[in-house]
Amino acid sequence: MKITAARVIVCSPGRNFVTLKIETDQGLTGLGDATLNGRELAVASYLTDHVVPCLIGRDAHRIEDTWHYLYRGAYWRRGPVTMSAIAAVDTALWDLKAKAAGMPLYQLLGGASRERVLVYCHANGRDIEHTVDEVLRHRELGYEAIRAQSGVPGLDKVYGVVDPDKGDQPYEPADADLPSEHAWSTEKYLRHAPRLFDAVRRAVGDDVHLLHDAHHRLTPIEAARLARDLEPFRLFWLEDATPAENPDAFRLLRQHSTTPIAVGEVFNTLWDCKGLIEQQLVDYIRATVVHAGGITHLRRIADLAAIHQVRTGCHGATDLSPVCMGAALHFDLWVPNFGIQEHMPHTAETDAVFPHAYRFERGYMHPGDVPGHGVEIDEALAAKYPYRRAYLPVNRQQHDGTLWHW
Ligand code: GCO
Ligand code: MG
Repeated sequence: MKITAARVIVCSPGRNFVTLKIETDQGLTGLGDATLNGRELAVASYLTDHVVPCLIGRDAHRIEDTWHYLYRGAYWRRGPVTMSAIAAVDTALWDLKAKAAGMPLYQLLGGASRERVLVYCHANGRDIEHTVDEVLRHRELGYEAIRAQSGVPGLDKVYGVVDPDKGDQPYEPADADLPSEHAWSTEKYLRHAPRLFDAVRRAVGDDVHLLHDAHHRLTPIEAARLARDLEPFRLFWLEDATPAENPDAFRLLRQHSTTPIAVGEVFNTLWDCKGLIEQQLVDYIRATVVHAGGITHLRRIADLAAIHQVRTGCHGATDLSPVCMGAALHFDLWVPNFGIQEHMPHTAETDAVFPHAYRFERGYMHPGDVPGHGVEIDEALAAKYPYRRAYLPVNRQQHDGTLWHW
């Protein structure tokens, strides 16, 4: 099966998505997600200008060889742009191989290890009361695992917290012309977070998994304090408590708390994960298909994690396209050391552009059983939503304007 053409499709049905479509001489096509939120066109150019010319004429079945050709062959390895581009090719090739075999992708990985995929949703509110209502509303929808985030008294806006009364979109709208700036105070947040989880746990009872994302904003000792303060509420995980570049920061956190720790949505390779996994400093690894080199590389990360009793928890926010979601669900159904999958529903516009076989049912998802990863693109519809420049926000310290992690 020879590759005859490959194209990058950029569209913005509410937010930007970059999709690679590979065509073959067998008439089969494969799709890969290449979306890197806020830096979309860098990956589109990497693919169109540098990768696509090397794909034409290659054997689409040689997934492993193509991966190494693009990783080692480029000399400049790793990094989010490179690894998202490699991921798109890899995902499209797995899609093609599974279509050629007439099987859903999870069958090629080794078959299903479970009947369905546990997912967690986002419940967030402007204050504690609103967040509790949102947690209870998601519980009604059947979710057994719920991430709770809330506005913080004294802070005007907190990333990831949506206020429908202000017309907020889930996360940043795709028409933000320049990055919006938020004011941040760690002191205010650290006082508030335990109060939030006290209220949520009381309202929802013991039988729901609760999760929280600190979004890299704390120093190691602040992260340790938060993890310890949250212990009575028995979290499923505390995510990105402190920036992940330095594994030693996680040692300090570990020494102070038994709250399970998740990290890695910004990781791109095994090398980012290696120290944290081998030293058992984290419990869940959040790397996912699009930003960590595709199915081929994510599988290697998961295998290393398995021998250290670290489980997977793939990133699944709405800036990852349905193509990534579909591929991730096949991975999740197979991977032996599965933990949980993040799930934020896409908008109706996005779902229409990317028809898919995966489905949600009362807190669980399934990738479906059509050959391939089960996600396609309606190119005519996609063309109606042209790219719009969009940025993630930035955070500054409230008291003096110093740029901070967001
Ligand atoms: C999450 C993430 C997202 C990311 C976003 C970046 O846990 O879902 O933290 O909110 O910030 O996907 O593009
Ligand atoms: Mg996160």
